[in-house]
Formats: sequence, structure tokens, C-alpha cells
Amino acid sequence: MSHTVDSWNTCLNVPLEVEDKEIYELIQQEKWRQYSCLELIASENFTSQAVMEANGSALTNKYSEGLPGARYYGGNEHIDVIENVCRTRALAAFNLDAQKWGVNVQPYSGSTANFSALTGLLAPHDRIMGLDLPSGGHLTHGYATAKKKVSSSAIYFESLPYQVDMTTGYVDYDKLEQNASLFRPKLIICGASAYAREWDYARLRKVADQHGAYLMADIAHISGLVASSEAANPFEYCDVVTTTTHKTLRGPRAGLIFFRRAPKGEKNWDLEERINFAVFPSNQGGPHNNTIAAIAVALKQAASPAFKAYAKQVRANAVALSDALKAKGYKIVTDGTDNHIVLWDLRPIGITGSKMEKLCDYLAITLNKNAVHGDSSALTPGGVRLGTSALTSRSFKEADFVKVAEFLHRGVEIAIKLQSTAGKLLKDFIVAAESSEEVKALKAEVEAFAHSFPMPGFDPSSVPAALRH
Ligand code: DSN
Repeated sequence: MSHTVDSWNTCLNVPLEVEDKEIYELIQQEKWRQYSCLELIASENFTSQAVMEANGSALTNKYSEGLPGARYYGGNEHIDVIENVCRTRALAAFNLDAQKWGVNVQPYSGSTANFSALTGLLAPHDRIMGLDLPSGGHLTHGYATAKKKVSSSAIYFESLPYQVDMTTGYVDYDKLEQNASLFRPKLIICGASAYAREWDYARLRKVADQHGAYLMADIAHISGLVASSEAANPFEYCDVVTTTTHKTLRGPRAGLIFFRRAPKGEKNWDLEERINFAVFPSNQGGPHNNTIAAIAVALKQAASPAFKAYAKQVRANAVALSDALKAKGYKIVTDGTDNHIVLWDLRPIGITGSKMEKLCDYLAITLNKNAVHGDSSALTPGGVRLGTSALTSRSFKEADFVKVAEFLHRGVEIAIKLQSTAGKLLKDFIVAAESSEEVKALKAEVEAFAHSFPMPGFDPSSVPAALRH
């Protein structure tokens, strides 16, 4: 005998469009926004249809605390295989020997990956050194202000940042070494959110070894470039490597922690157990199996020759964007880029990063305000951060980024005009930008340009006409 669906369960098989029109329409509008704008946020990307299918799958229903083969719940025979496939692909994507490296694929995202890595490596109040946030570093690398320990990495550990050289914008390794000799860190973290240059991992290893410290790289921004050998290899020198999976790696939103493996008794032999225990049970509960499957899909893609070509183009596009802005007389931090990031110093033209970000929102150009080394106030960052990974996923090439630079230049010209009439206050600037006919005309041009490129992951023509705004 077969059973019928009870009345309290009828909602379980209704499509989103019918079941929750409000959320459905907001998703359609967001899809149209992504398709219509020039996406320049350096930490974002457009993931593939296959990744989104895995991410939106029935795997979200399953609990599986523990690791493959050692779970706290039954019914994990397929989940175990999926997590093992993901682990194998993670090592393969980064060309790692499974005898020497292991990986935990369960971190919910980059910040939890980093805190789990710190939990596994350190005892409370151990000393850490990471790149200062205003120098382009990340919150989770020990960020504190003079008044407040902001990140849990500064609340539970003692943090002394290192910085970029205030003249060149490059990491000041000499000063780092000098400060480390006084501070004697237990962990040095390299990696950044707004640093366009390559890392000297060998130098950092040398400093770490002077103090018997661990060296950890957070390659969240550049992991797609590392996987495709378009960036230096941190695995040669580091004990632990963390990353998010949704930036240049182009997967779902999640994190990974790679750790060295060694025979019992040798250096780092117990890292595997310490990192795994730090992820679960110390910091997380049940893994997000739908996300782990989606990471596996992204890692398969990242190991392909097509992804290598993509990563190469990401870098070429960043150079083209940086060169085109410089040709217009603008100042780029460090005078260029080695990766996907272009950090644009707006201080010489007298426009704050906040105003440029706002204006660009009205122009359908998405970017973010960013501190530039030497900024006097963290509240009014002097620059904006641009990245080329998302638009390269839409098949933009160098010439297209020259056009993007032209749009940005016209945006700056409008911003200067608006500021001269509206005055210095951001709120007055926003009012002026909202009603500017010049802004509306340029936005229409930007959108027409954006619409001429393909969109990965979804078909924009599926967005109902009424929701295209
Ligand atoms: N929010 C990310 C970024 O924009 O770089 C880092 O977590």
C-alpha cells in the first residue's frame, strides 16, 4: 500500500517560486544584479552551475559529526565517500603528496578555518604575528586596535602585527624579523586580503625557525592561483595552509585547512590530530555536506587545464587594469600587481574610498573601499580594492579591462564634480549621486557592456522581465 502526503507536509514539494514568492523574487533580482554589474570585488567570483547544484542538494539533510569512517551518526556511507573524494581532490589540486600533507575539508568558511588552525597549533595567550589589517592583512590574523581586541585571534592570543613598508607598500620583512626577535612568536601567519604582491615564504620560514615558531599561510585570496602555479607555492615552506574556497578557487563558500603529516615523533607528527580535533569538536559541529560535495566539484575543475588558463588570464587582466589606470595618471599601491588584486590609492585625487564605492554602486560597478597604508583614519579609507577573478569567469580579457578602467576613470571625473558641488560629507555626496543624470547615463552604458558577456552558473534570460532591476 502506498501512502499519500499529509496536509501538514504538502509544502514540502512546492517550488520556491510558489512556496515563497518574496524570497524567490529577491533571488531573481540578485541574479539580475550580478549579471548587470561589473563585479570587481577581489574576494568574489561566479561559481559554476555544477557547484551550485551540489551545494543546493539533499546532502544538506545529513548529520555527520566526525570524520569518514568515524562518525557519531549512522547513514553516512555516501557522505563518507563524498568527503574522501573531496580530501583526495584537495591534495591533487594543490599537487600534494598524501604521505606528507593532509586536509580537513569541514571548515564552514575562512574565519572558522583560521580559528581552528590557531586552536590546533597554539595554547591560549601564545604569541602570533600576522599582517596588520591596515597593511592589507585579515581580521583573523590577530587584529586589534589601540582600544579594542577586535578579532578572537587577538582576544585569545597575544598579537603583534607586522606591516608593509610605508613608502613602497611591500611587506617589510626586515622590520618583521627585528620585531620577531623581541616578541618571539609561536606562530607567524602570512597571507592577506588586500595585498597585490607575491610572498617571500622562504624568508618567513627562516624567521619562524629562529623562534621555533609555526608558519601558516592563509591563501584565501590566491588559492586558485596557487593551485594553477600562477603564484609561489606556500606548501614548500609552511606547516599549515588555510584557504577559503570561493575566491580565486571559484567554489562554494567554505574553508579548508591543510596540515603537514610526518611519522610519529618527527616534527609536526601530531598536527593532523590537533587540527582535526580543533575543527570538530572544539570549534564546529556537523559538517555541511552539501558544501563539501560542492568543494569537491570545484576542486575537480581547479585541477583542469581550463582552470590553469583561467588563472593565467586573471593575472593578465589585473596587469591590464592596473596599467590602464596608471596610464590615466592614477596611483596604484606598489605600482602594480602580481595576482588578481589592484589596490587603488585615491588620496592624490582627493576622493575617499567610501565615496568611490558608493558612486560605483550607482554605476553598476561593484567594488569595496579599502585602507591604504599610511591612512590616518580607518573610518575613511583612502582607496578601493579591485579584483579580476569574477569578470574573468565571464570571459573578460585584457582589452575589456581597459574598458573597465575607462568606466572607472569616468566615475572618478563624476565623483570630483559631485564633490565640488555637494561638499565633503558622504551623505550629501550620496544625495547628489542619486539624482545625477550623468550617473544614470553612465550606468546604462556599464550595464549594456556587462550584458554583452556570458554569465556562469545561471541563465539570465530565466529572470522574469518584471524582476530585472
Ligand atoms: N571578506 C573577505 C575579503 O573581502 O577579502 C575576506 O574575508
